[in-house]
Amino acid sequence: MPQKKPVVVVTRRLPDAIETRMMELFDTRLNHEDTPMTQNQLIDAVRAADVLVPTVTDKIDLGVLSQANPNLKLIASFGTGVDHIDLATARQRGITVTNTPGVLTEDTADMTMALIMAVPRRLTEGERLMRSGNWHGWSPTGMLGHRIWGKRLGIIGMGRIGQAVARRARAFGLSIHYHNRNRLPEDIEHELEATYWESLDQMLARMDIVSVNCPHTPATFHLLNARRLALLQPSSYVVNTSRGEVVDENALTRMLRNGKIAGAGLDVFEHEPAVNPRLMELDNVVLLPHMGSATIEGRIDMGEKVLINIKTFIDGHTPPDRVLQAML
Ligand code: 8YV
Repeated sequence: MPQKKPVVVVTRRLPDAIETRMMELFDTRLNHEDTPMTQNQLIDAVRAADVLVPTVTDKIDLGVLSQANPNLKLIASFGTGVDHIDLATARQRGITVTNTPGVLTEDTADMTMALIMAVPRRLTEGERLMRSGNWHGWSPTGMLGHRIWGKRLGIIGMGRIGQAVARRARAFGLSIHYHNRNRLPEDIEHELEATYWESLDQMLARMDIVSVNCPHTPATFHLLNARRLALLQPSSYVVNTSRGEVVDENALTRMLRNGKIAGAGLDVFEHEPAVNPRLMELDNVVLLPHMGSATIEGRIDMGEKVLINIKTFIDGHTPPDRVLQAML
């Protein structure tokens, strides 16, 4: 007798090639409308699914997991961050969680670098000026920004993405500083010419640009709170391509409005898709719609990882990207 295919519920639209393969391999339920699911729709999903494929827009909390049918044994998340999933409850209920690490490192590092360039060099301001029809030609003092070369970059979180940012930033003449839970092995520090700061506070006070590249965990929630943001120099810039929750968005907004820091480049927000409306009013802020990893290649690679994670799990093996709670 042929084995019954597992029911896989996918919460958002994925690239066509991935959805097609998913349909071939499993009894797959797709979300053709691509509208983010409500908590009630998520509850319906976990009641039906053997495997759930959520994304960052789904809050898989206790309220959802407590309604899951006993056959739900795998949450194969489409994305690297797992802060939208209550890992402790998943583990208690014997549900394995996987993610898609590694395949969006370079794309996210590119976008981080783009923001590091865009804010001090006033890229989007210049673009807005062109489109406004108010550009009256070059002038010696027109659109002056600040030089990147020779400045100090402080990277918070020196994992895969942080290191990929460091490699790029060195080529732009930035000196690399970092704060991380653990110091990097000496050979990597040497290769990146990176200076380790055990004290985040001390590092912040001395940087020209600070880039947030750590995951959002209970330990990193509001890591950049009002007190720490106040340590930054008024000439400094903050870039965040990780998770909005790592930075106190209201405190950051206040500091930007009061000229206590020079600018910010933000791809992520504390209450996505909501953005503090006061940020929108500021010229020295570049805002992006959580698109750090948004490349076609990256999305396909992520989807392939999801497929492999599901397939190995269904076949009775440990999926390659199992998220270990102890790592958080
Ligand atoms: C993804 C991300 O696009 O993978 C992550 O952690 O933040 C994004 O780049 C998104 O999470 C997909 O679910």
